[in-house]
Order: sequence, then C-alpha cells, then structure tokens
Amino acid sequence: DDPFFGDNENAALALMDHDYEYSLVFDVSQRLLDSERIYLRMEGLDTLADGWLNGNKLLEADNMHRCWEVETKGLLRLKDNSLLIVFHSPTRYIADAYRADPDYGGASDALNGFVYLRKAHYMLGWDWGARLPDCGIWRDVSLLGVCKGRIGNVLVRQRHQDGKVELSIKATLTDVTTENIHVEASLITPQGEALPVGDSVLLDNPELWWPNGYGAQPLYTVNVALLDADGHTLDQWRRNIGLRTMTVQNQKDEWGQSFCYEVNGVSIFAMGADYIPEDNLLSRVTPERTRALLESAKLANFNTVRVWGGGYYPSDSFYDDCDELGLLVWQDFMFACGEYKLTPEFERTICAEIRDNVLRLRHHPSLGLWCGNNENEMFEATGRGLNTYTKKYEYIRLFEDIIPQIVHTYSPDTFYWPSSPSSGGKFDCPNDESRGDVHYWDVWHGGKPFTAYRNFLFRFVSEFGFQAYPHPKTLEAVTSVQERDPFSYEMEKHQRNGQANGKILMSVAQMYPYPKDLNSLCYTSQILQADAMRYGVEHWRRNRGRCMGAIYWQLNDCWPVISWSSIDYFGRWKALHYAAKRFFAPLLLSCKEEGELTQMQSVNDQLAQPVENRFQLCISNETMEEKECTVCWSLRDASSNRLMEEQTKLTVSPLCSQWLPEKKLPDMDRRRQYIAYQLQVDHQIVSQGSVIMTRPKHFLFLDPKLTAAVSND
Ligand code: BMA
Repeated sequence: DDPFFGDNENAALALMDHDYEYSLVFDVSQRLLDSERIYLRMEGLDTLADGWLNGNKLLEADNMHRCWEVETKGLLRLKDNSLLIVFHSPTRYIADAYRADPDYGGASDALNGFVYLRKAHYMLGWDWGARLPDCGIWRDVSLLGVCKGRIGNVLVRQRHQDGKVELSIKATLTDVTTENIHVEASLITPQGEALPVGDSVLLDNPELWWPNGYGAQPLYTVNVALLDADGHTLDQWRRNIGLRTMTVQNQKDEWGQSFCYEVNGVSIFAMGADYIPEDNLLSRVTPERTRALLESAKLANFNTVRVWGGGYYPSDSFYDDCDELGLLVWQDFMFACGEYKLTPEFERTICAEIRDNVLRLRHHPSLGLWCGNNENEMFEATGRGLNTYTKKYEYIRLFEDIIPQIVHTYSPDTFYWPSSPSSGGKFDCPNDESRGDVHYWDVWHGGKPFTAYRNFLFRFVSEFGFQAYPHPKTLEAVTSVQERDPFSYEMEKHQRNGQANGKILMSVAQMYPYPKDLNSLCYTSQILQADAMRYGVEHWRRNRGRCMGAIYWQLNDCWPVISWSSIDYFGRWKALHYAAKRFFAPLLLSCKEEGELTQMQSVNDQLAQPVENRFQLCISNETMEEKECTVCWSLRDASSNRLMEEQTKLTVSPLCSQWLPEKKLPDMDRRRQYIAYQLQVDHQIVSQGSVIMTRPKHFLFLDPKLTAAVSND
C-alpha cells in the first residue's frame, strides 16, 4: 500500500528488515567482448550490496553516495550472462552497529545507528521525514568497453583578467595501453560557434555567467575527445560551463568576519532556501519534477539553494538546471547532525565518495561552495555531542583535514567551508552572530516570537524556519476521512517535530482569531509562516552589507507532511512561497513598523510608556543598476480610504539598501487604520505592501463581501 498513507510507513519500514535480490540475464556484443578492458559501472547502489556476475563475486558495496566500477573482462560471455545483486537490510545493519557501539549518535528522529551507514540519513527519519528507507539500484548501470585508453576526468579552469578569460582544459587519461592516442578539445560558444582549444584558449569577449537577478546565464560547451592515430573517437567528455569567478568573502571587518558570495567581483546577497530530497522513493524523483521545483524557486526570485547534508548528492540534471536558472548551489557533503566514527574502512569509503562527487560536479557554474556537513560542529557547542577528545579529533580530521584536502586537489577553485553553521572551524563558536553563517532557530525551536529576528544582524543566515500546514488537499491525500483533526493519530504520523502542533497553535493564539476548522487552521498557519519569514528576510535585506544572505528552511518536502517547507510534496505552493517572490524581489520596498507587536505583549500590560506608532521605509536594491524610485505611502482606514499620503522621489544606488526618514503617527487608530506603501519605477509598481500597528486578531477587518464561483464555461 502507499507507504505515505496513514501509518503504512510502519509496515513499509518492517519490509526493510529483509534482504532483496535483483537479477538480470543479458547478452553482450562481440565488440564489447573484444575490448581490452570491460567495466561494469554502477552509479548508485543503495546501499549494502553484494554483486555476482556469472557466479563470480564482483563487489561488496557499502555507500550509496559513490560510484562503483568493477572489471569484468574474462567473466562475460556473448549470451545469457547473469548479474545478481543482493541488497542487505539497512535497518538490521544500523541496529547491529548501534548495539555494538551505541556511543556514536545523532539526530533523535532518525533510527539509532544511522551514522554508521553511508545512506541518505533522511530516509531513516528526520523532524520532517518518515522512516522509509528505500533500497536498490538507484542510478544507471552500464558496461564500458575500453580500448587503448579513456578519459578519467577533465579539469576546466578559468583565469579572468582585464575583461578577458583564459580557459585551460586538462584531461586525465586512464587505462592507456598505447602512445598513439591524443586529446582534442573544443569550445562551443553560447551562439554555437566552435573554437578549437589547445591546452588553453583566450576569450576576448567572454559572456559572463551570473546568478539569477544579476545578469544572464550564457553557457559554453566544452568538448573533449580522445582519438586514436586513425582519428577514431575512443572516448568523449562533454559538459556545459559558465564563465565567472566565484568565491566567498570571509575576512575580518568592523562587525566581525564577513561571509558573502562574490561572483565576477560583485557581492551577492544570497536569497533562497534549503533543499532536501524530494521523495523517499528515489525512482519517483524525475528530472521533470526537479526542474519544476527549481523553476518555482526561480519564480520566487531565488538566487541560491542550499543542498542540505542529510540527503544525497543530486543528479547531474539538478545542477544543469541550476546552471540554466542562475541558482547558486551551496553544496553540503552528506553528513548531518551526527557523530562519525572514523575507522579505516569509513575513511576509505568517504574518500571515494567525496572524490566521485567532486569530480562529477566541479565544472558547474552554479557551484557556489563546498561545505563539510550540516550542524556537526555546532553539536559540540550545544552539548548535543562530540563530547570526547576522540570524537573531536575524528571531527577535525574528517572535516578540516581529509575532506578539504580532497576538495583542494580536485576542485581547487571552489571555496570550502567546514560546516554549516560555522565561524571557520575548530569549534570556535560555530553559530556566532558576527562571523560566518548562522542557523537561527530560537524562533521555532526556542519558542520566541518572530519579532526576535530583528534583534540580530547575522552575516549570513543559512537556516531559520517556521512550520505551516500544507494545503488541506495534501493532508486529505494521506489521511482517512475520520482522521482530519490536527491531533489525530494519522495526522500526528505526518507531523514529525515533537511539539510543533502546539507551537503552531500558540503562534496562532498570539496573532489570529481562533480558526473555525482545519481548513482555516491550514490557511492561518500559512499566513503566519509567510509573515515570520518575511519579517526576518526584510530585516536582513535592509542591513545589506553586514548581512549578506537569507536562506530559509526549507524549500520542499520528501513526503506529504506538516513542515517548514514553502512548497509541499505535491508541488503546491504555501503562502510563504508567494511571499518569497515579494520579499526576494530584486527591488524591494519594506517597512520597519513599530507598534503593538514590538512594544507590548498583551492588551493588559501596564506599559511604562504608551505604544508609539512609527515606521520607516527602506529600499533594498539588489540589482546592478541605479534606480530612480518613487515611494508613496498612505494611512488608510479599513475600507482603504486614504487619510494621509506622502510621495518621495529618490535615486537608489545599485547593490545597496537605503532608508527613508522615520515617520510617527501619534493619532493613528491602530485597530481601524493601516499603512500602505508602494515603490514605483518608470510608473510601474515594482514592490508594495501594508502594515498594521496591532496584531491581526485585534484589527477590525471589514467583511469584504467577496464571493467566488467556478464554472466550466
Ligand atoms: C535544521 C536542519 C535540519 C532540521 C531543521 C528543522 O537544523 O539542519 O536538521 O530538519 O533544522 O529542525
């Protein structure tokens, strides 16, 4: 049965206590048999797999994140080859490993022992994920016949100087058996013109690649061919690249230590969300589905996605899409919220994993940075783990020595950051407000009101989030009719964060009237989530320069669930995703209002001073152009009649935020009046919004008497 429905998850999980076999009988061509070497290449085996070819043991795999290539020359015949792959139970394996050494732990929502297996952690449960480990062959399998040699990998490097770009292309060959082979490289420009390349090529008029919002995403194609003396192609490597410099500024400054993407010399304010795997059943993640999700990210004005470390390394098409859409990728390595025991076997397998993925992904223009892990360094500071010298040593070895060395060797032009969050490593206050990136969870996990976001001027927020129910239709797809109550058994199976239902209801109580049914609870929770994220992002964008990134948790879901996502499992946008389109707009007018929300807790407070109604507008210009802006604001009654109005014209420089003078409205009737504001450029409204000075539950909204009808005509 559908493992996502009701509590079917339990039965599906029990199936994973068994082993499974894949078998295939296949024929091959004489041409393949005649090759000097024949490899069976498996790009993804999930996870513990033993393989036999024609009765010969070929393989013992232990890592779903890496690629396996085994020699089969001499084992194959023309007809009726049999391939058998046995997958061993991942749940039994981690349970045994945990029993043997319960000392290494991690996120409590995942099954105990998850850190012992190189399998996407989220599959074993997370605070938004079911315990539904998939199993099997999850990426392509092929037979490769090699004669004379083949291309192992290709390193493309760029040198940008005086408006020109020098491109060098270096192919590393393997399995070479003759000297009579040579490499030929060519470059195809975005216009389709083919340029021959020796070891390098100088481009006089390079078309630069930019993140979304800063310019276009022209792609050049690099073609590398390995030829024999007769000009026959033995092997080929073809990838798209983009011409750009890409680094991260990380220097001491007046506020601490900067953290900021710099593309083509331009400081980028990173805007986007954290990406998690799209499904528990990997075969359902198609390129089309991923493309649609990433297009939704672009539609909401994202320029960044962070691939979170508890999933798996996405497919090539994910990065091709990011290249085309202009989405910078913050790439975590696949380690999250855990302690890892650094045995020699573990070191061997993760080294192969890191190398495979770095080689696969390093050429993508969207690749912004490599990051060691998610929250492992912070584990120590928060007392959740890494509490012995051995564990600390293992952490440092892995994330500050072994992995960065591999990155340095194979991806020398990409920035490496040891962990998210981090201040640069060595357990030096990883979540420091004034250095590096920050995960700010005091609002959700710490129960603070979302106004707390304004108390911090982080340098780069890579996680902060607020849960909301998905659209009722999404919940209906996975619950029985009689279970449509937020606290029902089936609904609680679809809420994996302990106290979260209570938190949602508490936030509703702070801000909104009592929802009349489940539909209005879903709706209200979504409005709250959108407001919470807007509150944070607008504040950090207003402080551009000191703060240079706002990445909210989380973009998507891997099953139908109540979570922090802005797009649910079925691709339905929550209110937050619509709000993101506005608060990530390249040109944003936002309003820092100060009213009851920031000056009083309850209507019965004894206040030392009366609430002062004041506000200040700010323009955040994330474009590369100077903008001639007209800002209008008005005080309006609940029927939207204008009671007061002001217009200001101003010129806003590129890549900066600019405040307008603060306004005070001592006579404003907070329960009946609101402030509306608009930003116009060339007589077009490019950004607008409204604020009230009380909590929404206390505002005397009028019934707009709207009706809607749907007809098929
Ligand atoms: C963050 C993430 C995840 C988690 C999320 C919500 O810290 O890195 O581990 O799902 O918080 O709690």
